[in-house]
Amino acid sequence: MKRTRFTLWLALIACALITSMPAAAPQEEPVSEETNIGFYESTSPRLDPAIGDKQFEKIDPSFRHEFADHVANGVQLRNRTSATIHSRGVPAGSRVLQGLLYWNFSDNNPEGPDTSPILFRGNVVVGRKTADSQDPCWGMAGSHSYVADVTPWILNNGSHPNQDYDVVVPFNARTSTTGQNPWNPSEVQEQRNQGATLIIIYANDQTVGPLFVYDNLPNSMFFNTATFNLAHGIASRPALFSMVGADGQRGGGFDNSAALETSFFDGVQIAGSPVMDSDWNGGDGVTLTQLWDTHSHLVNLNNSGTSSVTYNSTGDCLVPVAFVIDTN
Ligand SMILES: [Ca+2]
Ligand SMILES: [Ca+2]
Ligand SMILES: [Ca+2]
Repeated sequence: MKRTRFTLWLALIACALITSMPAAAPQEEPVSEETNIGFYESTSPRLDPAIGDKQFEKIDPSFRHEFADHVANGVQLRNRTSATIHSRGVPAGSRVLQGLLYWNFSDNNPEGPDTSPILFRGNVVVGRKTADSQDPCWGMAGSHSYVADVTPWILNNGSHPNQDYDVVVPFNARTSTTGQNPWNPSEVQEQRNQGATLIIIYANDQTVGPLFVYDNLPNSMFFNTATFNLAHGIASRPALFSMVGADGQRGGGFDNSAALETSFFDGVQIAGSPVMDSDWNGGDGVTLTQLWDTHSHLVNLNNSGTSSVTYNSTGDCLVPVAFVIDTN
């Protein structure tokens, strides 16, 4: 048993070494007064303003369940390699249908490896890359999102799935584990971890309607306005909508200079002033390190067959990682 675990760790570390080898030289030193407002000493590159706006015409779901409900819970991972996801909200007596673990990091490679390992409750799981994107203004080359099916390791069958799930992302000897303020690092960083979110999809006697998970979101980084059109083929109906996103922040630490995003679902505002706090203020990592958001909202599907999700940023560089539409 010990040897097996040791071998797994060796494999994980070896994978980490391979996957985190920089393919390109590190980016230039930080440039101040750039787009991603809120940096003390900005690491933002001089971004082409054209990539600040995004419009995705039609995104098909990557996962679909005919009768399902879900909960989504996330945790920050910047300047750390491990965290615990406190998964909550599944009603007693529910049956788990699927567990999906999403995570994201930036590094000096425009494209991440097609697969990446992660430890989930001490088990090596191989994740599939869902998207490469522009780095969200940290002077790096790319942002990479992954998903792993962790269904076998979600507790159920006589227990309940609302447990504390440990996650460890790949690391090497140069990976930051300081947990320090992301906007005031004292070290050269080759990889910037963002966070991880566990989506538990379940069913019980009360469950109604199909559920869709969307993660085919390449080049989704934006810092102005972005619209994502999510195809589901469902007519008017209430639903629970969840978003998972990287690099949301309230400012450059404790200020509020980047705290004013607004969110709209089929034209109805669901977050941001005056409705509630922004979906993009790093809520899974308050107070620090921020940079990871998981939020769920009650919505109504008003556009037949496809729903639009629109975010208005005011300069905060943001990377949507996954969306869930869970009809009720
Ligand atoms: Ca449902
Ligand atoms: Ca923000
Ligand atoms: Ca940001």
